[in-house]
Amino acid sequence: HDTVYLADYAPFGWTVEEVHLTFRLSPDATRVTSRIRFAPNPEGRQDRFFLHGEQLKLIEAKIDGAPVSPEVTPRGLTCDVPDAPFTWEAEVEIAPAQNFALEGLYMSNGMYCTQCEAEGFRKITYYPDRPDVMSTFTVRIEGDEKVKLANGNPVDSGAGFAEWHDPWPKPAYLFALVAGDLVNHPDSFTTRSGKQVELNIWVRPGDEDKCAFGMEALKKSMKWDEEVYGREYDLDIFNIVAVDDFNMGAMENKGLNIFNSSCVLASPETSTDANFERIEAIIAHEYFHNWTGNRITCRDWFQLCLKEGLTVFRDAQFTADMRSEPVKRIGDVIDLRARQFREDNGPLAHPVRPESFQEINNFYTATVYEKGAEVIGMLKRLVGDDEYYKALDLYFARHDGQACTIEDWLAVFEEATGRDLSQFKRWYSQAGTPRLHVTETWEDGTFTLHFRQETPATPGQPEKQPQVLPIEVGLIGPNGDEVVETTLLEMTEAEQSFAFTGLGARPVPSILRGFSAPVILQRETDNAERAFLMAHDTDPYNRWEAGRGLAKQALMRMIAGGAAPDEAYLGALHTLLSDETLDPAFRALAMALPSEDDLAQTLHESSMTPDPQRIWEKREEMRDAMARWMPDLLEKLFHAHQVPGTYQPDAGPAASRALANAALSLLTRLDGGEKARAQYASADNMTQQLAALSCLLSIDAAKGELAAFYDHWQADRLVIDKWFSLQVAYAKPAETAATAAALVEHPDFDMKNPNRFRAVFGALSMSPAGFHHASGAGYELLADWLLKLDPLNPQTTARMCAAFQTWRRFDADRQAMMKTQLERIGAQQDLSRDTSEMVSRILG
Ligand code: DPP
Ligand code: ZN
Repeated sequence: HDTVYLADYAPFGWTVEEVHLTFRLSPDATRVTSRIRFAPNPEGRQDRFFLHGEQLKLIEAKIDGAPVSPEVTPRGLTCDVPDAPFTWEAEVEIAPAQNFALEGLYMSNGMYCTQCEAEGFRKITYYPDRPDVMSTFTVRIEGDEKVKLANGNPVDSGAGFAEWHDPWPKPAYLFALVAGDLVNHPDSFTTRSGKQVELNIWVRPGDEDKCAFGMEALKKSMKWDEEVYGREYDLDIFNIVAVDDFNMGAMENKGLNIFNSSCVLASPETSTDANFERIEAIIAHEYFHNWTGNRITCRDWFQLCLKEGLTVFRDAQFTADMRSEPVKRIGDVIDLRARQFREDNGPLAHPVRPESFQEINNFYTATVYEKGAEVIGMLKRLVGDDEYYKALDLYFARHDGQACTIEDWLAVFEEATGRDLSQFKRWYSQAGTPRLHVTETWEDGTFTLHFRQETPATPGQPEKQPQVLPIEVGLIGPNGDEVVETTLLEMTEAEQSFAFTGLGARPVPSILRGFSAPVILQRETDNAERAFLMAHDTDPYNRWEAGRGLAKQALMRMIAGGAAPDEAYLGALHTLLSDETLDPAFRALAMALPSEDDLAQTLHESSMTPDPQRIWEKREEMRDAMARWMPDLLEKLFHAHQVPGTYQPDAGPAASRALANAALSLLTRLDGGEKARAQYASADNMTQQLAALSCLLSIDAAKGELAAFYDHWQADRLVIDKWFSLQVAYAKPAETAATAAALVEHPDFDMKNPNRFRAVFGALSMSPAGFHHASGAGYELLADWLLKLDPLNPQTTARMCAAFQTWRRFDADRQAMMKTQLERIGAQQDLSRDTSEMVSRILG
């Protein structure tokens, strides 16, 4: 397979002035005719006129009305064209009902829908399918479906047809079409300049009652983007469609966002608090793309972080504003460490702006998205809020309507702030997580922090240069009072010291407040200091981090040294959980132990070989100890945080439920599931029901409830996904693979539906002790199914190969077993480009 390089970028040799498309819909033989106005591009002369096109049956092609015979290959076509503006016309046939890759035009539960990012439009018609080619689109849809939607504004409709026009030039990846017998949840929004916008969420009949929450989230997002970024919506209508079969979470197509139904449909009976929060965030994310992604797009796919890093950062700001800022930050850091650090410290490590790829779908990663967002956050900390928004205003003013690069983005910041960002730019080019080592000295009232940074080698990047690290620090005096408020230290050298003078006593430092840079902090500390920070730090993030440090230390001693659960940790946790002034959501987070994967990463980092089974057992032992240490407090928390009245998904009641349910999961270890069973029986919402079911599963006492749950919910795909996933997630490690293997025999298992496939196999690969069980059964089962899925859906297959990315961390037996499975996948005949690239990168 060919590799594409950033360094090889060249503009397309033609510009596209306008695009007209007509779709005559039919499941097995949809006809797409295109009429496209091309003109030679003075900035990009090329000899050969090449249009992308894959899996298309070309019926006819014309230039300026005269038939032509292009040279067609599996990747596209070339054709002789005039050295002047011309009109290209083509008719192709495609088969949406046979499209299981879910890229291009496909069918999901009887409806037509599209997914074009990154390179799906080439499966719809011949086109220069690259983000720097932008044009207006006019689309006519012919078919009997009740509802026919495309981008932009509706211009005409009648019996059997609908026409749409999108006045904003856009790249083909933002094209969308939907047709089906859908129903809508309508609303409207008036922009701050008084423009009336029609809003709709379109769903299959029966799902109408699950749209209200998403609609409110959309209106909040529209308002927030006006207030915080000064961005208004720019069409007469904004449509969202829920689709059951979707490879990703959602897609920001201009004026016609398409969502995985799991990321938009919500009701108290079927969605958990976590689902509600995620839906609100994804609706915001896709809406925010209208400016950061659509109005200003990417020049090429290497610049993906330009829109994704920024948009993730924006949606995180939104969630922080709508809910709790510290809780959002802590959740994001947990996620970053779990997914991005794992990627950044293994064979799949790549820069936020990669320099080459074979299949761009493989680069929709935690690094591009989440580390990309961290980079924006660091930039904002470094320049300050005012300068940040000044730079953003300049970005929108200067680049509206353009396809841009990271260089354009940084140039705007340099100009708006007068800063030189050439060293900062390394965050975009250097892969790997920097290690930040800290030591301290104290002399004559001066406290000095000595920092040293180093980034380990990553594939293709043996040597690393120092990066710009914004390090937020506060100092706390021995009596617990803050003596130096949060101060931003800007580290640029490999080694650098910062002194604080005029102090009366040696302070305790609170370093990397708010997790101000995505680094691994390495500092000698002890539990007394951690407990001190847990009690006194004014920075909620570091307060949580101190507790996590205590828990981690205690678990590491149990795993590596056979120690008993640390009573100092249990005592400190008891104190924190008893503090009724603290947000219940914060306390629920504090009660969660570091994940199995987090512990495995840490052991590996300390040159020890993680034993997934032992890690699982020690975490279980610790949770037993927690339950036995504080039964009265847990009872109290459980009862005090029950939320009376009608279910509301807001942050306040959700936080109480999170704390009560965290207490319940420990109490279940003491009461044989009595309280959980009662909660299951009386629950009137999915959060309470699922929490109770999880508790019962964890003690292997959920047989009756599991059956009842299935009977009750079998008609609801999204709830049944939860039913599949929980059984795998809560199986004992020796039974995880067998549980998954049994579930795929269930009549409701459907490998063509990515949500269902992920419900089983995502849960398998995210259960470390089960997936890495010494039998190797987990590895083999996953490989079997990835091989089955690849011919149908390469994108989801490739993404799930990442389960094997940590293979070199483990003992020789496990390594050998994983390598065997990876090689078995790699050897498959006709393996997709997606999966083949992933397997070869993981094998290294
Ligand atoms: N661009 C989508 C998103 O991240 C993913 N295809 O919103
Ligand atoms: Zn996005």
